[in-house]
Amino acid sequence: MGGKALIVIDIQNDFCPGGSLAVDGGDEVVPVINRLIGEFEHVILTQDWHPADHSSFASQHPGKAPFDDIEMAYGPQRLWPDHCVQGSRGAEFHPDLNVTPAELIIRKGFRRGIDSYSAFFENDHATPTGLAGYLRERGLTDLTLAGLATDFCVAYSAIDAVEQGFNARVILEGSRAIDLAGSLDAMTAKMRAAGVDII
Ligand code: VGL
Ligand code: ZN
Repeated sequence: MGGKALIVIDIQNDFCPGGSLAVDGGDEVVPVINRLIGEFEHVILTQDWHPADHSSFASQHPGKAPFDDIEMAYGPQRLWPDHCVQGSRGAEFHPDLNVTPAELIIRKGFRRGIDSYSAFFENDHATPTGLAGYLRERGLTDLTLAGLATDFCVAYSAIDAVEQGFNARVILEGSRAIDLAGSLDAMTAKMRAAGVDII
């Protein structure tokens, strides 16, 4: 068996109450994740990190509203309120998150024309973030994931992890969902079908 790593997904102000894309109870996961961070030798954080004119923002598409769906060159894309803009307070990690032990911060969604839910690939499913290479080179094979949001970035990351040959488990107590139109149930089923352990 290889090494274990904790991957903490997007614990940023904009996904917590008061943020522009707040997930219900998003801040409640911070103490849970801090406890997990204390238990792992290898901790990796992801950070949603969009330019102000990012193409996933409804504000960039006249006539469209947040949570509408559009077709991008790489496939369907949900539109969001402006969130996690590079350098903004909303993009910062939650102030109580214990970021000190993290050995790597993966930023994603920084190309204007393409969104990225997964910690491994952008939404074209072809542009890698470099995380798989990092983990392989360091012999980290058993991944525990938690964070925001369960049904978007956590789920896409966990499914890609398994597809990339890693073992992946998701800690629900350390995750909260956006849950648009049943997306939590749908993505939980997809994770299970892909071979992700859900705890
Ligand atoms: C996320 C929507 C847009 C997430 C990021 O972290 O789940 N969701 N950007
Ligand atoms: Zn985003």
